[in-house]
Amino acid sequence: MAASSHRIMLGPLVAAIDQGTSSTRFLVFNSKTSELLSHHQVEIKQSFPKEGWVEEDPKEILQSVYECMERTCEKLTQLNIDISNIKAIGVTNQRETTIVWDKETGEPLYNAIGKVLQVCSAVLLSIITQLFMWLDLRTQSTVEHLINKTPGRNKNHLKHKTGLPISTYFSAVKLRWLMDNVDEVREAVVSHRAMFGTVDSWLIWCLTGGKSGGVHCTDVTNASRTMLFNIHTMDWDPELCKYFGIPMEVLPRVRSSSEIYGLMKSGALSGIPISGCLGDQSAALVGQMCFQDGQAKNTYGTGCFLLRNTGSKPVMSDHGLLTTVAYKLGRDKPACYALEGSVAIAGAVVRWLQDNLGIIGSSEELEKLAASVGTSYGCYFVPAFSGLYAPYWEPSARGIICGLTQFTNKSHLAFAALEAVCFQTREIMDAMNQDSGIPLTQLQVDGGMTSNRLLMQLQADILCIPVVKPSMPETTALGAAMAAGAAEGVSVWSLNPEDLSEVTSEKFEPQINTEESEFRYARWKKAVQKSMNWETTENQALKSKPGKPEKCVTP
Ligand SMILES: *[C@@H]1O[C@H](CO)[C@@H](O)[C@H](O)[C@H]1NC(C)=O
Ligand SMILES: *[C@H]1O[C@H](CO)[C@@H](O)[C@H](O)[C@H]1NC(C)=O
Repeated sequence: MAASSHRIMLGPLVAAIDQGTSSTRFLVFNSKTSELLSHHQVEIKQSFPKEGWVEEDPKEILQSVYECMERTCEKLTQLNIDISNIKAIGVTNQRETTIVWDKETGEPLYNAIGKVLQVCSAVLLSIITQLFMWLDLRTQSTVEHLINKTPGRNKNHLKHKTGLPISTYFSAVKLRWLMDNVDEVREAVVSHRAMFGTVDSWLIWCLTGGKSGGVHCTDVTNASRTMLFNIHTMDWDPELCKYFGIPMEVLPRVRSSSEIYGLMKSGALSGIPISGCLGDQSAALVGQMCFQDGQAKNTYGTGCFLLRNTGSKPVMSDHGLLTTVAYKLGRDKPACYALEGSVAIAGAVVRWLQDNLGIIGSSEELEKLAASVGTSYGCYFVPAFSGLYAPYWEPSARGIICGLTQFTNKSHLAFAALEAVCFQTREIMDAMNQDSGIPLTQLQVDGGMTSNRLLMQLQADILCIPVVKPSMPETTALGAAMAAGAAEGVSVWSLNPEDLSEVTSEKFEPQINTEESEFRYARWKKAVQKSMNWETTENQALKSKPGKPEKCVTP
């Protein structure tokens, strides 16, 4: 039949489950070409039971995974592609969502406590933490309690082991909160029935059989974001578990990012190994093929996540960056570490211009407006809506637009907004260059905003290095699929640099000279200085903010 010759050309296929904040997706790749063959996406409901809280239903997440799998298999069949070519499944997810379930009933004990998308005064993503934009405020008092317990009330007390400051962002704090506040969770822990995990652990446990023999595991990249994991010994740390009062038996077994964890127990893909698991940012690093010390990628979404591979050594930052496990691609393979920095406001600034000021109708319009002038005309926009993050960590800062003249119009403002994204990325890159001692030579990029070509060109101009955008945008899912396909016992995807298929990409070279770039960057830094020390104390700021944002900041 005609279809069979098509099948031979395809080679083995590898799938990825990409479980994000607002949707679940299932994607199938050709392992020989990295080509995306088919996918399906299902939206996930988030509930906001109180201001500052966000919850998702773990069973809805699981159901959405099965639905995406079934639908994708149907689409493949319609394309005349035999689904028995699918040899492995990888998982990638938002990294810090926390789930606790009962291993006897298989029932979640509480909705997944997730990252908060604070939607304030219609649109503005309000970021109400000293540290990060995604967070669930209910754990704030738990954090304060924990920090008070450390010598010198130092939030970096555990950093030498975890690479992280104590923050509501990380799941140990959320688990502690659940044990303190949810009777079902406390009782299940006491009676040794509780299992804890991030979304990956929950999905892998369910998909490999759940209460009848499901595998309870996580990978090192996920584990490294719990604050219970020692990034040097690469295992759960008894002292850290004791510090948070978390019994080690509830924790999943820590595995590498690429090995067979278990087999699919039911559904269209029953019997297929689940053999890859990576937190989303790590998966993007792998999908961008940043396997060498010094390579880095930036993902442009609501905020930006910049990760830089630091090879086999964990580099502790003196500039407010996080040290994290990048990946460990096989049981016997060495761990690779990364420095991570995030830009709090990126796509969010476009939404702000659109929804709060109403001066643009869409992000495409923003690009057009900005391109029509090609300059901000000396206008600088520091979107420090809820303080400055890495490398400043200045909660008292607030957003400013400065350098206005009589000639400034909305086109210049649009340009300044795009430039702000680029300048913030430059600051993270500079911090990484200083911490690692080696300047970055090019930046890989992905994420929604990278379709803005003007932004990409500006980014190259402001970093003074080339910016490289792969033409296949699904780098996170690709990374998870690569890890799954490379696992021992699957071995359909070679990660040797010489075997990796050439990915087509677009390269943006700097088009302005270094002097001009440095001049603009220096002006930006001056603008940043002017944004500082606006709110005198954060608490006061939270209480006295005028207008609508007030109700958004009540924990
Ligand atoms: C803003 O001013 C520039 C000239 O400085 C002009 O070219 C541009 O069209 C103006 N934009 C708008 C939206 O008026
Ligand atoms: C671990 O990885 C999974 C997906 O691969 C992700 O969903 C989960 O959030 C990660 N956990 C942590 C703590 O990063």
